[in-house]
Amino acid sequence: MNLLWCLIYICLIGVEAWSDNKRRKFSNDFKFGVSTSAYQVEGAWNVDGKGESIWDRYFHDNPNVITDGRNGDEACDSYHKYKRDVEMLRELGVDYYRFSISWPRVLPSGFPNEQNKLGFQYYDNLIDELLKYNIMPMVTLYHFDLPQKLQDLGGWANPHSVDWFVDYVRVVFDRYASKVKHWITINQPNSICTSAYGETAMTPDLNKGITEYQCTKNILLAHAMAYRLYQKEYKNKYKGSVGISMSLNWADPVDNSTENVEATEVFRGFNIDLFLNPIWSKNGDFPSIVKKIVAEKSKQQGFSKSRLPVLSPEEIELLRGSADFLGVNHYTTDLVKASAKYIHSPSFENDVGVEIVLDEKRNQSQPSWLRSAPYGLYKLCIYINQNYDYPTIYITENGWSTKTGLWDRSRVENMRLYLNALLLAIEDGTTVKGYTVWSLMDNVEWQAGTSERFGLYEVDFDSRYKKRTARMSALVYKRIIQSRIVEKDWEPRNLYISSQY
Ligand code: GBH
Repeated sequence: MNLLWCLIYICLIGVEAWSDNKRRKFSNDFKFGVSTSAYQVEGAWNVDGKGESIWDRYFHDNPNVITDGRNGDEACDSYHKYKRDVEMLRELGVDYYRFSISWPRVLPSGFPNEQNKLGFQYYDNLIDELLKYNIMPMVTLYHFDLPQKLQDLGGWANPHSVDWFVDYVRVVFDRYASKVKHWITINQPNSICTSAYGETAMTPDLNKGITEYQCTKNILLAHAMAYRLYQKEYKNKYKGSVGISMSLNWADPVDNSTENVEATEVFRGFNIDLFLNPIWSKNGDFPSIVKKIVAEKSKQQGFSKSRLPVLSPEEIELLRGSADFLGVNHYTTDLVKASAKYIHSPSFENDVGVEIVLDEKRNQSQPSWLRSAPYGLYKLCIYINQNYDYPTIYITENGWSTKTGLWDRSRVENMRLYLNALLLAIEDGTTVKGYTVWSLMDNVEWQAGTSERFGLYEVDFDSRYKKRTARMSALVYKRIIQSRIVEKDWEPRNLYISSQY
């Protein structure tokens, strides 16, 4: 009898070991990183010759739009605290740091005739500090903070913005191509055009309804020209890669009614394919569903031609294949309902014609738009693979917001669930090279100020030194990076309180 129990016991150990081996793991060459953006962390908004950005102007003129009144004038003061930032990256053990360069900090007028030495010095220092510790810099060239002087000329609605961007990018490539091997041209052009030039959730809040597709065309061309510039003049020598990050949440119909299923297809057309199709599809160009809808509506609205500009055959070619990787910024899954409740006409929203319904059953973070729905990341990956033939992907943003507090269990849980969904997507054929948490630390969350905290590190914005302290999620992420597996319930016993400056 004893022998039998013994045998059963041995078998159980065997099964456990076997299932352990089956445990999903991130491969050794998979990279982990964290992300921030210039306006949200640097502060020093008018220090050392930095020019004014559209967010400086917007928040100074409209302090009331910020939930808690805290704008980016000081933010995390990373302009002065970059050594501490790199120390945190070392604590986490990340492979790379995704940050952005502030265009008005280095070219205060927006144009390359005036180059701000001290502004460049900051990025020299940051990049050198990263390289010193073997942390790869992944540089976003543009994360929402246009020089105000260029906005005064129409910003991305002006076709000259393509040249302005390329001129700026050339200066940056010249200076950093030898050190930076991972480039992202533009962060979320789809948010920029549809929010800032369409709805009102972002500055500059221009000519609602008329300019969002002009912005779309110009910003995509600006990206493609920057990509081609790198290919032509830097790629052979420096062997880096250049991609673009899109805001890519998943969308499902709120129920199975034909109306809502169709509305969801339209929604995906405008929010995903409008920006992916020109770069990743075989034939290029804007997706036909979007062309059709905008043309029809424009006609009804009295326009002589579609508000969606035409891409010439040369522009289609320029855009097609103009990225080494797709940066996916993914936070949640929207539930879509067909709706005639339009805010105004003409507008992007009116063209799409849907309403987003919140799923009350899902876990909610601070802002109402952010609900945990990890399966959506899996579905998005499969959708991208099927429609765009398995592009190389970096998840360039994924994250969760909380109130202040170091024991951020909801962030840990959300991160684990999304990483598990990513492992499944990889197992099913998605080419994902890296995963990036938004964000390294709490920062200025645009209009939400510091009322929403996305950081693995908490920032005490009232303290003189903008003290950063590791949250529970920082330690869990560190352990995931080390072990390359996602444990179900490991918790640190104590929070390691890192240095106090
Ligand atoms: C990212 O965008 C940004 O790249 C990053 O800078 C930011 O810190 C991060 O999100 C966290 O918010 O307030 O209901 O109008 C993600 C896509 C699009 C999500 C705009 C928030 C506003 C929703 N974002 N959206 S609402």
